[in-house]
Amino acid sequence: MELKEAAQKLGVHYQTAYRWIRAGQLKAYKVGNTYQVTSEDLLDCLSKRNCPIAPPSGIKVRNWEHQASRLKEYLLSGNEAGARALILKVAEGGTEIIAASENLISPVFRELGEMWSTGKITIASEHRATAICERALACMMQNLRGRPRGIAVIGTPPGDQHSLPTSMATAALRSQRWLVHHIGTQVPPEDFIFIAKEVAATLIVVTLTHTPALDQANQIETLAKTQGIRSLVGAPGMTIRTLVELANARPIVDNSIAAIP
Ligand code: B12
Repeated sequence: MELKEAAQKLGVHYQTAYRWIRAGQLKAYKVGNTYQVTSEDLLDCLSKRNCPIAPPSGIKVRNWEHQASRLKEYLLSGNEAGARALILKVAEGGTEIIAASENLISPVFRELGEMWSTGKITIASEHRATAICERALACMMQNLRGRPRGIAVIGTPPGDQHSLPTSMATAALRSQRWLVHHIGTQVPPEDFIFIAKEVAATLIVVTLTHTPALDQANQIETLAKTQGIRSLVGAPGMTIRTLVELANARPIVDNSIAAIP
């Protein structure tokens, strides 16, 4: 591709990309008066830089199972650059985050969960894999221009330490033009509501992976209702696609009842 296109995909000005070539940070070939950059070199540059802003050119995934097994290998060997480049590539830099979550990240983590529960991998390997995926997802979280669909607050209730689903939900909703406040794990119900009111949230998303925390999730839902804020509570087995569909759909019940002062 031409340097102009590469710069666009890197999310930088043409002159910046040119400077990177001069500095040896981006590989390019001079053809006549122009510079050409290959997709591989673009990805290499993206994975070396901390947080790419714009999408690299995507690939059409024919065999998700094959890609999932590659991701598993990268995660188990701690090959962060490989895992990140693969996730960014199949997720088309963030635009296909839903497909990447469902077909790539979730199946791999289900497998890692099995390996962990049967003692085939240690908790250290699991933590490393989770951290690698969270950083890859962070690289895809672009702030899309234009009017947001709404303002969402995403987190887990007290008792649920699983953070990756909150990151996936955040990346997915941001890719759908939601303005998301990602508040992480184990947030007390009152604080969930406090921040939701503070940022004038129109939606609260409670991710639930550890089912004993359901009571706390229900409390958040109840409190949200009293404040007239729509809420969605996840459950193991529910998908990111369902979340996006529910979030983007108009609320079936209008719960915009008078807020308690
Ligand atoms: C990583 C991990 C951990 C890490 C978490 C680290 C971290 N920083 O996140 C740690 C080590 C802390 C951990 C702890 C535990 N874990 Co754990 N963990 C996992 C693992 C391997 C991955 C979790 C994950 O990130 N999943 C992400 C994806 C893969 O899950 P998903 O369901 O597809 O997520 C989707 C939905 O949540 C959806 N979604 C999100 N939000 C919303 C909202 C709405 C409205 C909708 C519709 C959808 C939606 O989008 C997500 C992405 O597609 C899973 C394995 C698994 N099958 O998931 C076990 C797993 C969830 N853990 C399990 C267990 C048992 C535990 C512990 C109880 C172990 C223990 N004895 O201490 C503790 C509980 C801790 C707690 N109180 O929360 C079990 C749960 C079994 C069960 N049926 O409840 C699993 C399934 C492993 C297993 N096979 O046994 N865990």
